[in-house]
Amino acid sequence: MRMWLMVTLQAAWPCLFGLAMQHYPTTWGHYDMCKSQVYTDDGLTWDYMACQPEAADMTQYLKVTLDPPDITCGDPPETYCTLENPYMCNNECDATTEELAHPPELMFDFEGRNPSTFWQSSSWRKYPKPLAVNITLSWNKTIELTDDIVITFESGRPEQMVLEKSLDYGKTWQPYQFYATDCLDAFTMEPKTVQDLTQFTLLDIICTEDYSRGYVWKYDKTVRFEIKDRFALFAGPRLHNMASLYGQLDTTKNLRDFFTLTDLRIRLLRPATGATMVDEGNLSRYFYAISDIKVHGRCKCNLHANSCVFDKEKLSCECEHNTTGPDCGRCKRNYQGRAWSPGSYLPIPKGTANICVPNNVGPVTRVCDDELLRCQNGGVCVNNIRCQCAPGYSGLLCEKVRCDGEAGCPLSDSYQTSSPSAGIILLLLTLLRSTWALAL
Ligand SMILES: *[C@@H]1O[C@H](CO)[C@@H](O)[C@H](O)[C@H]1NC(C)=O
Ligand SMILES: *[C@@H]1O[C@H](CO)[C@@H](O)[C@H](O)[C@H]1NC(C)=O
Ligand SMILES: *[C@@H]1O[C@H](CO)[C@@H](O)[C@H](O)[C@H]1NC(C)=O
Ligand SMILES: *[C@@H]1O[C@H](CO)[C@@H](O)[C@H](O)[C@H]1NC(C)=O
Ligand SMILES: [Ca+2]
Repeated sequence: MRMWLMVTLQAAWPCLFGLAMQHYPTTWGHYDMCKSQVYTDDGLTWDYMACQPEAADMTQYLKVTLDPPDITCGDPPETYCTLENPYMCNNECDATTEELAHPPELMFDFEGRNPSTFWQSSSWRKYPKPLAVNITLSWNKTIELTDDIVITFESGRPEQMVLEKSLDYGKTWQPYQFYATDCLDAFTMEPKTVQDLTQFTLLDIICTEDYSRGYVWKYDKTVRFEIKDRFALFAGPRLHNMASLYGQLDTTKNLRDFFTLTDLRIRLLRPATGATMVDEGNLSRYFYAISDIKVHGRCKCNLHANSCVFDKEKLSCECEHNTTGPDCGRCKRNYQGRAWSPGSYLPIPKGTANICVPNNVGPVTRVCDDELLRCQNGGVCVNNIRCQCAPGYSGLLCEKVRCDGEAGCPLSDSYQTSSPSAGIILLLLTLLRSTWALAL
């Protein structure tokens, strides 16, 4: 008798748990699913988890604005000389001729072409008045950066530049990073590099000289804002410990906000001159030209959506968990049974969905909690709306032993072949119950 029971138990348990497990995502920790169907004692139900859209090339979805608006070269047509050699003046810009025009779109087209395509400003004709240009990239949607911002210059890299960001659709701006050949002189800031940052100073805004010096290094044309190096302060040098980063992002709002934005602004303040003196006799040598800008990120959906669509020129999250709004930032109508809150990356790997629950649930119809309305017999309270019962139990609070009523037992199918006797099933369930009681 005892032997027989053991065998049946071994057969039944993996079956029960196997069913539940096979519906969990196989890619743990990617937060790519918002919900999955699971079998519980109450039949097929949904299990909700934190989810986010995949990271993507965000330059496909932005609007670019230049200030001053007429700063692009070619109207009227101009001839440019190279910085390296003032006698080489064969770069022509003419806005009315497609082959000779350099409009802003060419900063975002597919690169890898030879020669590269680029936007170009008009030259520094009004020297010594500064040649200042703002390039503003707007998404009209909150996004989260996932990789370095990389700006590739066709001309020499600027001697002074600021990268700024906005979190409120361009109403207010904060600097992200300052760039200069001489940080003290340009911004009265000590020069630093991203390697000087620690976990405690990660949010500091620094001025770096790493990307401005030396137009002689003509292959070194990029200016970066280093996201990965900052992530690495928490996730380790090869980002192998993303769990640690996600944990930090979850608990530190400032850190999360640091990588979040709606707009970026590149403020070009002084072009490359390649020397200490500006050659006033030939100002056609000085201008800005950018061939490519990379911005990699994902829509911010507060961990309530795993996809984000671009429709009618606008990005928006496809909200789940009964949330709504462009960032899934509030509960749907009739689902305001408790305050909205973002999903959470914790616990790793599935996180917590924090779904919105129906109205009129109120305090009265709150089914379970961790204090007074505890789920019994090993049941787990899910979002205060239901108890997920341990095998062998049912009822609102898992207070009922399954199969002891008239309702019949859905488990019985799996026992039927080995045991036609209802008496033995009852015995088995009693044993199951005591095992659970022991386990808890
Ligand atoms: C710049 O110098 C070159 C070579 O002397 C000359 O051809 C060109 O016209 C000059 N440009 C200006 C604006 O003086
Ligand atoms: C560029 O943006 C800054 C603020 O971010 C503003 O002060 C400035 O007037 C703008 N325009 C130019 C041409 O710099
Ligand atoms: C930004 O998106 C909102 C909807 O979320 C829309 O009403 C508004 O017109 C958009 N603004 C721009 C400048 O596209
Ligand atoms: C929203 O609530 C309804 C009713 O409870 C439910 O059927 C639906 O699956 C919920 N949607 C999500 C995405 O959770
Ligand atoms: Ca290009």
